[in-house]
Amino acid sequence: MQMAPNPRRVRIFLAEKGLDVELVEINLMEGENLGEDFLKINPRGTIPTLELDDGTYLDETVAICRYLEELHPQPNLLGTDALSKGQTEACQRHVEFDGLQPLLENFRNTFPAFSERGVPGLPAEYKAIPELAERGQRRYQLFMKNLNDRLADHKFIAGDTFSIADITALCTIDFAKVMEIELAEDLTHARRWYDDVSSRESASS
Ligand SMILES: N[C@@H](CCC(=O)N[C@@H](CS)C(=O)NCC(=O)O)C(=O)O
Repeated sequence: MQMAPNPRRVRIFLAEKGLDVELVEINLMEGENLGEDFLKINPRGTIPTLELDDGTYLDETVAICRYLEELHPQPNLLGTDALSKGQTEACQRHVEFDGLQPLLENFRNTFPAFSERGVPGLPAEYKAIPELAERGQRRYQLFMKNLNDRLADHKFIAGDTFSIADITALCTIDFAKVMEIELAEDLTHARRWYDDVSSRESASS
C-alpha cells in the first residue's frame, strides 16, 4: 500500500465504488511529479491526477471524487440529499483542514528529503519551517481529540453511513502512523471507528 494520503483517498474511493481504473505510480521522493513529463499532465505538480478517455485531466482529490460520484452514485459517499451533502462536505473539510493539513505541515517541515520542498508541487523552492512542524503537531493532536468526541455518538464521521470524510480521516491517521504518531490509547471512540473502517476491503488500497 502506497501511503501518500491524497492519492490513497482516491484509490479507496474507487475501491468503495468497485471501479477499476488504471493506476500510474509517480515517484514523489525522486521528484517525478516535478519533471517535464508529469508537468505536462498537471502543471501544479501534484497527485492525484485523473486522466479521462478523451485526454482531459482532472486534479484535486475531492474534485476527482465528485466527478466519480456523479457518474457512479452508488454506493453513495458524498451525501444523498441537500442536508446530508452539506453535512458530509462540512465533515470532509473539517478532517482535511483540521487534521490532514496540520499533519502534513508537520511532515513537510521535518522530513529531511523535503527540507527545500516545504510545499507540495510547484514552486518547489520553499524551505522547511520548524515552527510550522510544531504547530502542525499540536493542531493534529487537537483534531484527534475532537474526532474522538464526535465519534462518541456517531457511527461514522458524517453520520450513519461511511463517507468521504471517513476516507480522509483513515488516510490521515494511517499516514500519521508512518510518521510514528500512533492513535492514542485513550481515544476509545476513535479506536472503535478506526478498527471498523480499517477492516473494510477498500482500506487495503
Ligand atoms: N489539495 C490537493 C493536494 C495534493 C497533494 O498535496 N498531493 C501530494 C501527495 S499526498 C503531492 O502531490 N505532493 C507533491 C510533492 O511532494 O511535491 C489534493 O487534494 O489533491
